[in-house]
Amino acid sequence: MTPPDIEPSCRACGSSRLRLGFDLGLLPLANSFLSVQNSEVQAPESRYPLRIFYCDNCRLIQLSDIVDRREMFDDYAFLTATADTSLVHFDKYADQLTRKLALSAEDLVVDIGSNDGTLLKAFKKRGTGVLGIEPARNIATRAEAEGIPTINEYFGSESVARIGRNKARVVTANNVVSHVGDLNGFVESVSELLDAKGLFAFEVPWVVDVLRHYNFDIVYHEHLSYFGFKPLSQVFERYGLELVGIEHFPAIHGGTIRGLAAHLDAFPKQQDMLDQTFGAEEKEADFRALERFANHAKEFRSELVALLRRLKKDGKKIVGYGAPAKATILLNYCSIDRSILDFVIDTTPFKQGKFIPGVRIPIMHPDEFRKAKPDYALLLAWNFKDEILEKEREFLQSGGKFIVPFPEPEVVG
Ligand code: DWN
Repeated sequence: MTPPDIEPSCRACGSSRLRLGFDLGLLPLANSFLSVQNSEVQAPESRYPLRIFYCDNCRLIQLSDIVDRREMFDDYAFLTATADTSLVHFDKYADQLTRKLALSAEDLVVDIGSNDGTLLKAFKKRGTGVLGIEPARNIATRAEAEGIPTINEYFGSESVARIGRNKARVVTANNVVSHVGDLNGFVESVSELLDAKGLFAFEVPWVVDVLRHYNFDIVYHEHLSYFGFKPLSQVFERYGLELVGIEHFPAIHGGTIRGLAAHLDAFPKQQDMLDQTFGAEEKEADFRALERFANHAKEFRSELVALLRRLKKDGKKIVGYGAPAKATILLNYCSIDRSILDFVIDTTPFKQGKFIPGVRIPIMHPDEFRKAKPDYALLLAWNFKDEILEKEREFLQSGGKFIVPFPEPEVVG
C-alpha cells in the first residue's frame, strides 16, 4: 500500500490537486478468489481502501491508494477467452490492424498484458510475427503452451532492451493501461519500442461510459485510472507520441474506447473524433459527474438489496451468473452474501471451486446452474448480457429470470 505519509499526486500530470470524489470503503482485491482452505479459515482476507480522486489539473479520475502489483497480478484468475464476445472482438481487431498496416511476417506485434494470447493468436493466424508480455506466470505458461511466445514480466524499459528499440510495428495493450501505476514510464517505454511508422493500439473502459452507466463495480484496486482521452493524450505528447484516432465500442465491458497513437506526424489524425471525445469528457466526466456517480451507487445498493431480500422472503432461489472481478466489488459493496445467493457459476477453470473474497460465495461449474434450477440469476457478468441471455434461452423459457443490475436493477424474463 502507498505509505500514508506520501502526499498523493496525479498519475498523469504529477499535480497534488487531487479531490476525493467517491470512497467505497475497505474492500478485498477483486480477483483474489479464495481457495477452499482459505475460505474455511475465519481470518478475514486483506481489505484495502478503495477511493476515487479527481485531478483538478488534468481531470484524470484515478485511485490514489496503490496495492502492490505483485499481489494482484503475479498469479491471475482472469482469462480473455472465457467469452465468445471477446473472441469475436479481438479477431476483428487483429483483422482491422493487419489490413490497415498491410502487416506481414516481417512485422512484429507486441501485446502488453497479453493474457492467454487471444489477440496474438488472431494476428499470428494472419501471418504476422507476435510476442506477448504477461506478468502472471500461470497465464504466461498457458499462452506459451498454446504457441504464443510470451515474456513473463511486467512491461517496462527492460522489455524494450530485450526486444530492441523501435522493433514493434504494432504495440497493443488492452485492459492494461488502466492497471499501470507508473503511467509515464509505461508510455515512455511504448514510445521507445514502437517503430517510427508503427501504431500503439490500446483499449480502456471510457470514463464517460463508466459514469453515464453508473458502473461502480468496475472500480477496483487493479484499475488505477479511469481514462478520459484528454489527460491521456497529454501523457503521450510528453514522450513524442500523439493520439491519431479512437474507436468506441459501447457493448464491450460496459463501454470501451480503442485509442490509436503513433510517433508525431506518422499518421493522419481523426481530429473531429478526438474533439468530440474531449468535448464529451469536458461535459460528462468532471468532478460533479463523479459526485453524482458516488450518490447513485448508494441509491443502487439500497434498491438492489431490497429487491433481492423481497425475492428471498418470497422463498425464491437465487444464484449469481459469472464471477467477474467486478462481482467482488458489487457483492461486497452491497453486502450480498450466501444468505441471498446460494452460489455463483463461472466458465473459468481457475475460478471454479473457489470463493468470492469477502462475501465468500462458492464459485461452481456452469453445470450446477442447470441442476439447481434457480428462480433468479443475478447477472454479475452483465457486460456479456446478450451472449448470456442467448445461451440461457431455455432457462428463460422455462420461467427462469435474470436480474440485470445496470444501469438500474431490472428483472428480465
Ligand atoms: O480489466 C479487466 C477485465 C477486462 O477483465 C481485468 N481487470 C479483469 C477482468 O475483469 P472481469 O473479470 O470483470 O472480466 P469479464 O470478462 O467481465 O469476466 C466475465 C466473467 O464471467 C469471466 O470469469 C467468465 C464468466 N462468464 C461466464 O461464467 N459465463 C462469461 C460468460 C460470457 C459466460 O457465459
